[in-house]
Amino acid sequence: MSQVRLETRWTPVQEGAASLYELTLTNDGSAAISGFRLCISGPARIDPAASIEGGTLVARLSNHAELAPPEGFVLAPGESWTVAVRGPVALRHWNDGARAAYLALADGSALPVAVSPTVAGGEDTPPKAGTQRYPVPVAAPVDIAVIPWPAKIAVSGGRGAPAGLAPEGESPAAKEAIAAFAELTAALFPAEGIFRPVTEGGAAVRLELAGEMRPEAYRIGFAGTAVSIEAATRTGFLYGLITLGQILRGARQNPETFIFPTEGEIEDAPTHGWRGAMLDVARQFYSTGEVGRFLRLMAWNKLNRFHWHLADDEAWRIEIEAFPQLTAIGAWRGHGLQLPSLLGSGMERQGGYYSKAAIRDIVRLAEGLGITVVPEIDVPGHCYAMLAALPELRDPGETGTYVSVQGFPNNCLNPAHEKTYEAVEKVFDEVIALFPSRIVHVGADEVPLGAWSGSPLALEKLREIGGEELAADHAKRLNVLTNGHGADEIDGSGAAALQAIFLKRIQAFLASRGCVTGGWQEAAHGDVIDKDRVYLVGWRTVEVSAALAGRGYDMVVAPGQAYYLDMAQSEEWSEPGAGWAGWSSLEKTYEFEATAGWSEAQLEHLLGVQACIWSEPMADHAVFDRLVFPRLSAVAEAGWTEPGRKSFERFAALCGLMPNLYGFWSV
Ligand code: TNX
Repeated sequence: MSQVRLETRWTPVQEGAASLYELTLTNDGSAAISGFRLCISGPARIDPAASIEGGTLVARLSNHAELAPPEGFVLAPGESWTVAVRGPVALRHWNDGARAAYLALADGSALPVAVSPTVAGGEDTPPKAGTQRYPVPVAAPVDIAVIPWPAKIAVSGGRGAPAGLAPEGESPAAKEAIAAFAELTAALFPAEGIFRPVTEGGAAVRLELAGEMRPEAYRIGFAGTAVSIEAATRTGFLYGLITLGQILRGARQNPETFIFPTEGEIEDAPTHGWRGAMLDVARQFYSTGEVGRFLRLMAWNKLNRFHWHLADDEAWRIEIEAFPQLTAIGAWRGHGLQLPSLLGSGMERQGGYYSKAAIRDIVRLAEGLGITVVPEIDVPGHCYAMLAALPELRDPGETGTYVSVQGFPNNCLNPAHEKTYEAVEKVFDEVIALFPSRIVHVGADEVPLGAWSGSPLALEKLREIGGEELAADHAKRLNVLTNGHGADEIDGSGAAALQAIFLKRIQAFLASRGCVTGGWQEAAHGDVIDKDRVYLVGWRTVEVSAALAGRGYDMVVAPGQAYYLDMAQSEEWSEPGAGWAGWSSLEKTYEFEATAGWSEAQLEHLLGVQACIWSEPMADHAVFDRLVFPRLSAVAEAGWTEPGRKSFERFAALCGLMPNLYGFWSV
């Protein structure tokens, strides 16, 4: 039990007055405390330029901040100390403030501090968390429950739901799909007995190989008590079974609303080949078990690409035998460690990484569920953790500082340093060996404008490729703070030119290993990468994605305003989530049309859509469940169902049947 507690209060900008973020520490114990620093972490960052009353900001890394009371201050039992930050921090939602805190003492030890959610002035709605419930209405617009909605449905009749499903088939594809479905339903719905033999009342379902059918397509036929599925692949069979499983659950749980058909057909195939979900396991760690459940939820939504964001400034999560330091140092945060507490991780050592054996298990599980795993190692930006573990990758002559949009100093691998390539190639060789997809996403997002401006090696390289003027201009960016209010526009800058030579070389390396390179949209800077061996994820606006497609890049569309599931669902304080890209209700995410207005030529380069789960706000599982579900299903339906067949009214009536990750539901 902590003897000390922290309460935080937020007062937004008001006529003439700057915003105010007050932190009040109370000593509930019986001993006085002195010589301490209050260490906090949570999504919001305290700007070094803020004016602080009642204390000073003595250290900061991104959202980790250490605040000290005045010299000689003693926090007596029963007393409180308040430190107030005036100015540019922006808190928009209850989970933005400090989510963890501790006191660092003069002897190097630390004391735990209990933290409650930040309170906003004048706000009395309790903080929301847990997946919002969408109750199934008695009168739904449709009489079977399936998400994503199939391409063609002509069914009727309706018996009460059978007790379960007993699929049978002789082809290897059918047998594998049946095994995967048995495992999937047992894991997602352990007590429901969806998969059950005929002897236990299961309805027989015949799986027959079809000659001509697209890889993920299936056809279900209902005739009395006989049910059949036709497909050409294991995944087609699995998707047919998932559709049947959903229909069964709907009819069983809401018999007044949904039927289990006795006549007719469902014929189904996806609109887009790429129906992705990205999970950021760097900002928060998710165990193999959690990732496994996430993959099963993806399959239940017929999502088929798992973009696994394995490394970022805040952590490195994948075992690399050539560099054990990467995980020994980069996978853990806590008091006294090289990486401090961040994003609500507290004083205790916290984190983790995936061993190679764990990764092979995940890849195998995904494959059985029809999911391709795309690993991302984010370079050359977002590399603070990697550089903490491998400081020898820095230019030894580098001076000065540049800062990333998330507040990490000097966080980029140096494109002008040969050691960078030696290390990155070793890392990628080990990554490639683990992932059969042969698609490696290399990040390439958010390199700050001032990156490498104090590196003699980088400036020399710039002189070589762009001349004296470009190098001289770039050198002027040293110690100039950018990134105050969003990621930098770097097109045409020295940083973009350096990133371009890096990416060109990395892509050539990956191509030599038979791999396609993935990148965020910024990888297009300078147009140097080979468009035939790359795909980009467009995350800013759809217009930019369309324009890149028009320039010949294969695009996956994941716009922040609608498909970033870390964004809050409304602008209310009581709703958790981030807010830099705005907010998106379930309806807005559902109705969003990523490809509205694309030309035929642009559509030829559209691979599909993707939800992105950035983890800055996910310090708490109930927040994860609120942010991700059921919006994940809304993106899944956009990936599968033709725009003309979408209906929010129908989706809202069905989505309450979809499972979430941790089992937190809002009251
Ligand atoms: C932008 S999108 C980022 C991430 C953050 C995310 C938070 C992109 C390629 N970079 O580093 O986690 O915003 O919403």
